Formats: sequence, structure tokens, C-alpha cells
Amino acid sequence: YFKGVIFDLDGVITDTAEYHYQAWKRLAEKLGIPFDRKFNEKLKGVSRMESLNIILSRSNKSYTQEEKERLAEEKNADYKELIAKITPDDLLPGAGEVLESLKKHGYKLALASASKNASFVIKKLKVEHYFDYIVDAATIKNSKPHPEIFLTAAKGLGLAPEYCIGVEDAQAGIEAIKRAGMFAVGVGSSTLKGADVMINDLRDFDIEQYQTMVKR
Ligand code: B16
Ligand code: MG
Repeated sequence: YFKGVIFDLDGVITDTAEYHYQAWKRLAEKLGIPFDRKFNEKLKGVSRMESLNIILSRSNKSYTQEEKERLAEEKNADYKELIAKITPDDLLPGAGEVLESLKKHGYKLALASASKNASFVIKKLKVEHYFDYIVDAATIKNSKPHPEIFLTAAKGLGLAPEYCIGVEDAQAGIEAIKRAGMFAVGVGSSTLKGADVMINDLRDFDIEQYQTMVKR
């Protein structure tokens, strides 16, 4: 039944969240805005500009669009320095094995990441060749939880959404998958609302099981 699997990047295939955190923290501290790991949770799966707006909402100063763009660029420059060090060792547990096995069994694979740096990161991880389609985040108008990024990925694979499984670690991502009409696999230790199944990490990804769970 399922023919394609669409993966989120950050938090599913690799932990770039840590680097986003470090880069945002540096910017927030410079601006005198309080920033910690708990607050950082709000930024997962959220686009660069929206993340900046969430951070700046904690400041009593107001920023022009031009200033915001400069700040976002500054964060991105720091982030790019951090991700330059990524190697295949930075794949999360099970990620490489799942991609290899799904590909071998003829599944179509796509990447649906909100990050404009996604292509660079998967090249550094040396898993680029597994993907039949990578959504270009720059062309997406509506951020997760809007389904646009997952619908674009399915289209890129040439599959109707119902034949696709979406894999996500963020609540906004699970919502986007469900609104796209796909089967949602949630990754991580805390329960994600609306996920059809929850796994701790990709070592527990079991496509045979999901094939039997589908409601026809
Ligand atoms: P960039 P995902 C998301 O990646 C991150 O979770 C989020 O924290 C980040 O702000 C967003 O990408 C944009 O990233 O600044 O590199 O374009 O989880 O959708 O893979
Ligand atoms: Mg994510």
C-alpha cells in the first residue's frame, strides 16, 4: 500500500537542532534577550524568519524588516559555520540503515525540511543519494503545520498523499502530515499528538507494521 516515505531532517535524520540552538543563543545574548533550551523548543520545525520573530517577541525594542533580515543572516552565518563540521557520524541512530533498507525495497524517498540548508546537511551526512526528491524550503509559502511542504514532497515523488508515510519529531510537523492526508510516524521520547505511531528513534521504524495498520 504505502509506496513512499517523506522524512523531516532536523530531529529525525540528524540533530541539527543543537546547532540551531547555539546560533540563536549567540544572537539572543547579543541582543540582551533571555534564551534557553526550553524556549528553543518553540523553534523546532519553524522557519528562520518565524523563529527570529518568536525570539524578538521577548524584546521590548522593535526592529525594522531590514534589521530583521540582517539578524537572520547573522544567525545563519553562525549556523553554517557549525554545520560545516557535520560528518556521517552525525546521523541519528538507525537513520542510515532505514534509508538504505527502504531504498533497497523499492520505496520512494523524499526530504521535507523547513531548512534552506537541508541539501548541504544531507550532502555532509553522505545520504543525499537515497532521496528521490528534496523539497526546496525557499519555494514553500506556508510553514508547518500547513501541509504544503509534505504535499509538495508527495507530488515530487509522483505519489498521491495517501500512499505516503511522513516522519517527524515536531508537533507542527505531525499536524502538517495529517493535514496532508498521510500516515504519521512520530519520532522522540515525548508523545506527539495525532501521530499514528510513536517511535523513540529510527532503529524502531517498521514499515511492514505500518503496512498492516492502514485503513482501507
Ligand atoms: P534554516 P526541519 C527546521 O528544520 C528546524 O527544525 C528549525 O529549527 C529551523 O529554524 C528551520 O529548519 C529553518 O532552518 O534557517 O536552515 O533555513 O525540522 O524542518 O528539518
Ligand atoms: Mg524536525
